[in-house]
Amino acid sequence: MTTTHDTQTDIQDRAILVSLVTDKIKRTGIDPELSLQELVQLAETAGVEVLDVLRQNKETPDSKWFIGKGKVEELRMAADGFGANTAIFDQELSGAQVRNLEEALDLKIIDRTQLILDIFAGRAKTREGIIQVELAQLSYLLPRLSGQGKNLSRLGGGIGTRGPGESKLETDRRHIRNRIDELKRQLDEVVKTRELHRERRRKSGAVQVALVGYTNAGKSTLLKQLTDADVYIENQLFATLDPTSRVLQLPSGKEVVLTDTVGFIQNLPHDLVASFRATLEEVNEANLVLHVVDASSPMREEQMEVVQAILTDLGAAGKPQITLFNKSDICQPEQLEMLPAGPEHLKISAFNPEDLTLIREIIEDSLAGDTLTFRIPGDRGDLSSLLYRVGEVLEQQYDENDVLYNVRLNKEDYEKWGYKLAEFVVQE
Ligand SMILES: Nc1nc2c(ncn2[C@@H]2O[C@H](COP(=O)(O)OP(=O)(O)OP(=O)(O)O)[C@@H](O)[C@H]2O)c(=O)[nH]1
Ligand SMILES: [Mg+2]
Repeated sequence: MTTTHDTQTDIQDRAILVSLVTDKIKRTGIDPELSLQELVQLAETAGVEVLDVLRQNKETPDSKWFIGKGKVEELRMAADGFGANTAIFDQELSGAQVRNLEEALDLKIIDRTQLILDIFAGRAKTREGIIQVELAQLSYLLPRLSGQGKNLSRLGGGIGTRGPGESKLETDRRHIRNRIDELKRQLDEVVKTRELHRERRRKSGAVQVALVGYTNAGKSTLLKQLTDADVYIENQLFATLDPTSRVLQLPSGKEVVLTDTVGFIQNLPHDLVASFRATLEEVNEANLVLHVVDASSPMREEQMEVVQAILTDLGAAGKPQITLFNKSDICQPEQLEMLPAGPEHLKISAFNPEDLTLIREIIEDSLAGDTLTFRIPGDRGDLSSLLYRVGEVLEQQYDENDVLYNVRLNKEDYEKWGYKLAEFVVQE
């Protein structure tokens, strides 16, 4: 694996990972071991060297230390033994717990949320992305602020200190609140510009298809393979942050706009979702959603659920959706057998040209909808214009006082507006 991390700092983070499994976590049904595996990937993506992993089962977290006192000692010994300078927790800690642990252990204490925010900070390239990440980081930081300045300046660079910059982290709450207000104002402007773009796209009638899915599923690879787009692809989490759109040509020659989006992950930090709403809502503009799944992942089912939950949250769950079970080239035969079949579920590999053709065909079919004939009375101009709105009129013929229209319907528009037309359908 390449270890390019574009914001790598001089200080190498050497970390012990810690996972506390409480009764509450058990009830969520999330497998803590798989979550921990993902934390290892997240840490590596952030350029951290993972030295050891500690686990504890406990009914509830300790209010002072998060983990039990004995485990704190174990962590100290592991850190000394391995020469670690950081501990990364798989669950979210309170500000007080971070401070207590930092003081007692002389280690930098990071939690999953902070690690994800840090990766995002290293990735943000566009103005919108940079504003959104800083906003999320400051919203996370604000309630945890008091007394942290000392430790952060002592510990210097590395993860958890990237992004807004140390000097800002050390300033007082009021300063941060002002900065948050300022960022929100800037974001509002960006959102307005984005809305104007959307409006223009909508008016131009461009059909939009969105690639969504869990991080590392292969969305950017598919965008690249399907459109020759020059996008960043890496075997690491959150390679893509800002949405990229490219024109995709369908077999009929018709063109649609294909958009690659930020990957989802379980326990996506709340502040991040809130800040990235404007970006994520691009999905709502799509006529069709392609849900890309890493079919080879042992966490496939969980990952698919996370994606559906986030789509529901964004109000995009009702969109026409096709599931692309990607990476079939590296799946075990048993893994492939278990997958659902049918036109809405394809087993593919982004590297197989035949599969790419199949994807183009499926997109075309799915967008095309059915072709129906309508008999509209000559004096119902309102219905004729409605027909033009819900599909493409292929043919029209006059028959006494009526007009016969042969229309290829746009599924989504027809479902939304077409109810008035139902009684005029000519049964064949
Ligand atoms: N074997 C195999 N690897 C694939 C396939 N598609 C993508 N990959 C690999 O999976 C890794 C992640 O691919 P990306 O396209 O960056 O994934 P992404 O969904 O855009 O990820 P994020 O931007 O991080 O959300 C890369 O190493 C790709 O080369 C595939 O069909 N088969
Ligand atoms: Mg990507």
